[in-house]
Amino acid sequence: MIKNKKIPWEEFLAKREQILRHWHTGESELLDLEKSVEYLKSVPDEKNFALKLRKAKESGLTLIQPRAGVALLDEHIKLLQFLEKEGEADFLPSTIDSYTRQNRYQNAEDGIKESERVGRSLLNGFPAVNYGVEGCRKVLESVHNPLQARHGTPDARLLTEIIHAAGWTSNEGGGISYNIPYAKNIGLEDTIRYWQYCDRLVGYYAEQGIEINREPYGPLTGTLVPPSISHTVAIIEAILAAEQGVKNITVGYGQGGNVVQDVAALQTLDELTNYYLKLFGYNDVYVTTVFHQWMGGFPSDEAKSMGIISMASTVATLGKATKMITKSPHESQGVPTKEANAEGLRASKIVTRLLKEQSMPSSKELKEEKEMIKKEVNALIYATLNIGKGDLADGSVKAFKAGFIDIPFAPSEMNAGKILPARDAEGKIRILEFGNLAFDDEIKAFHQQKLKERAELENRDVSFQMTIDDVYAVSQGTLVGKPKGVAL
Ligand code: 8ZB
Repeated sequence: MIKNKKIPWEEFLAKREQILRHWHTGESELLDLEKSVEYLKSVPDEKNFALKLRKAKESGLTLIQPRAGVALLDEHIKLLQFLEKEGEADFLPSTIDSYTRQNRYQNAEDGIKESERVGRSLLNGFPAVNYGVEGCRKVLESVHNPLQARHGTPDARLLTEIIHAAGWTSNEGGGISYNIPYAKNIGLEDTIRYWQYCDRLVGYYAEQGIEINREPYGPLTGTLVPPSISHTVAIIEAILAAEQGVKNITVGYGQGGNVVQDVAALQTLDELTNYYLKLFGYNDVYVTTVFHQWMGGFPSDEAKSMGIISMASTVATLGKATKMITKSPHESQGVPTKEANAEGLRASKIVTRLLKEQSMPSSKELKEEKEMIKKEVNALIYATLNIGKGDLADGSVKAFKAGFIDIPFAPSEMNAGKILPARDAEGKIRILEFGNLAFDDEIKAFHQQKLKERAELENRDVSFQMTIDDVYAVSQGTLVGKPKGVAL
């Protein structure tokens, strides 16, 4: 059985030896922990992810970060330099390729060779493990901003060792958020253990006086995820990370589309994460938030895509997100060119700057939405705690199995997959089928009422067809999916 307990140091070191042996990096010296501490201490403050986030939150700014990663080291460096210079990015990523995410380092190696031969990237990201500590340090030393690995790796232990030894001061992921949306058949207990390891390493560095940021992956499947469900996962992962000694955590949320619900989500995400961390006795964790620009389908029209990017930037700034992950006008086609990526960044930058003195005024609607999110998150967290007899790690495994927590449209067999979301008349994300989701009758009645109002307005029944219409709506230029034949 898995427990939310800090990994004892000796046990960590024994595991570490096995992990570093697994892929021959030939860098045993660079992976010496004392050497890594020394290198991390030499990273200037302005390149420390955690410190820059703290500063941004204290000054009420919303900073921006793209996704980006290619197969070849020099090309990757040029790409990141372009995005900070021409895109005005505040934080840099290295999006890791899919082979590395699946620990298929030999395939990644072949991908590098083949990319060299044809002269363009044949991988969908940067294969950080293959380039090792030395290559990753070169990336950091070639740019001016903090660096983070962004991926989707169920077992990121080796990757994590390498990036932190290379001075990258943030890592995205978590035992739930990098499993359920990304894998089909990997045990939740296993991935929670893998991520406890990653967090323990960050906890070790924190003990040495080095602050490294951790970011659970907020949007999950990116498809009609109700805020309370992604908040619950983010809060659980924040607590699991804090137990391992992590002191700087960014919790995330993907744009839903209704402005009031999105601002309510951002405000409650910060409040609830702080509340639960303190409730469990983690009093010295610094929490920031990240807003993801629309993670669902985009229109193929580049100008319309820029409209979505600008709307997302408005919401993130009014909701006081500390950071925002940007999209590009190439989103409907896949990985963007560096120019398109920079355009998405610049559109985002001007909106966040123009709005930086403004925030969403309070209203009855906003308050009600926040109250609802809090009630729902509390219900889900308490159900998880109950089934885990007070332990959130064991509780998570059991809550997913029972369907008490259920993520819409997730591929994982560890997820019940019984719930169905749909938008209400105003485009707020509600739940149509609850499966075994741990909501009480009062919460369920609220969702049912909201969907009934939409059905009456559209002169149709509440049904799965609404969900389908909603999944495609944004790419077709409307938020609430309309029945076939109805003019938008
Ligand atoms: C779950 C994240 C999906 C998003 C973008 C996709 C999409 C993936 C890269 C990338 C730039 C990359 N994405 N890989 N963007 N460079 N190597 O992540 O376009 O928006």
